[in-house]
Amino acid sequence: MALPPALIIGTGRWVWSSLWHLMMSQMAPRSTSGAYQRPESSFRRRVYAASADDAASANTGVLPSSGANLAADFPAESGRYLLIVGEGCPWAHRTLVVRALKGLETAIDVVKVSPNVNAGGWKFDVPFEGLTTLPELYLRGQPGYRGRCTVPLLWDRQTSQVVNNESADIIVMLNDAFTPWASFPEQNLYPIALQEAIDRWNEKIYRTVNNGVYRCGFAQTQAAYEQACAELFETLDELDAILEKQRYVCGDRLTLTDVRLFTTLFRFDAVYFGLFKCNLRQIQSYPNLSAYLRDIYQTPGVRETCSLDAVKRDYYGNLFPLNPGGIIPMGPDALSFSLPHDRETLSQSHQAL
Ligand SMILES: N[C@@H](CCC(=O)N[C@@H](CS)C(=O)NCC(=O)O)C(=O)O
Repeated sequence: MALPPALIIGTGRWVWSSLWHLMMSQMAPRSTSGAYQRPESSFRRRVYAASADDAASANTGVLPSSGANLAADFPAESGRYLLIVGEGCPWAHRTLVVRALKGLETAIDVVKVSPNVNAGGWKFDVPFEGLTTLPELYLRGQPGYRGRCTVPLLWDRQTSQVVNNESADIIVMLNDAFTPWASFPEQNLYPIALQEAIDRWNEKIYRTVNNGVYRCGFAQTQAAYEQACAELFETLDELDAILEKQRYVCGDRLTLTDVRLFTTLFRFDAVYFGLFKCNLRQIQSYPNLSAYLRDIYQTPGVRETCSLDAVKRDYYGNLFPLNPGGIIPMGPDALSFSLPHDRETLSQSHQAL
C-alpha cells in the first residue's frame, strides 16, 4: 500500500530543511537573527617594497602594522611569491585584475584551484609541490591550522608560508610593493590624493555590494535577506547616479574601488540575480552601471581575467544547498560585455591610468 502523500511531503520537508540548515551553518556562519557573518581572514601579513622609493604610494596604515621592520621577512622580490586563485571567486578575481593592470605576470605566478565537488573546499588543477588540495597547503604553511582555507592567497615559496589571504590587502600590495618589476609601473590604483575617497567607498561597497550579495544569498531568515537586498540596491542606485557624471567611482581615474566593484558586477546578472536572489534589478538594466561594467571589462588586460563559464560552474555547480540539482543556467550571453560603452568622454584624461 502506498504511503499517504502528506507523510511523504512532511518527512521530505523535515529531512531536507534540517539538512539545509546544517549545511548552511557550515557554509555560511550566521548571527542569531539569521544574517550571514563572513569570517575574518586569518593571515594578514605584508610584503614590503624593497625600498620606500619602490612603493607606488605611501600606504602606511592600510594593512595592520606589525611593529618591527618585517621587510626582512617578506621583502618584495620577483618570482618569490605566488597567487593562488579560483577563477569563479570574486575576491580572487580582484587580485588577477590588479596583477594584469600593473603588468606583474612575470614577477608573480598564478596557481589555479577548482572546487573539490564532493569533499568541499578547493583542490589544485595540477598538483602543487606534491599537494592535491588547498587545505594541505595551509597546513604546510602553518602546521595545526584549523581555520578556513580560502582563496585568494599569497604564498611565499622561499619560506613556505601563507603571507596573506585577504584580497583587500593583497591588491594593495600588488599595487604598491612590486612596482620595480611591473610592466606598467605608472599604473597606480591607490593614489594618495584619492585614498580617503577610495577607503570610504570600499567600506560601503564591501558591506552592501561585495559582501552584500552574499548577505542576500546566505541569509537564513526572511528579515535578514530583505535587509541585505534593500541595502544592496540602494547602493547600486546611488552608484548608477554617480556614474552618469563621472567615468569611475572616485572620479576620472580607475582605482582599487573600481576593481573591487567590477568583480561583483561581472558576476551579478549571471549568478547573484538568480542564485542569490538579488533580483530587484539586473545590472544590464542600469544604464550607467552596465556601461561602466563594459568599460572596465574592456580595459586592456582585464578581459583575459574573466571567465563567465567558470563563474557559473563554480557557483551553480558547488553551492549545493542553494542549487541541489546542480543545473547550470545557459545565460546570460558574455558577448554583451564587449559592446561599446561610450564612456571615454567622461574622463578628462581619456585614458585609464
Ligand atoms: N575576505 C576574503 C574572502 C575570501 C573567500 O571567502 N573566498 C572563498 C571563495 S569565493 C573561499 O575560498 N571559500 C572557501 C571556504 O570558505 O572554505 C578575501 O577577500 O580574500
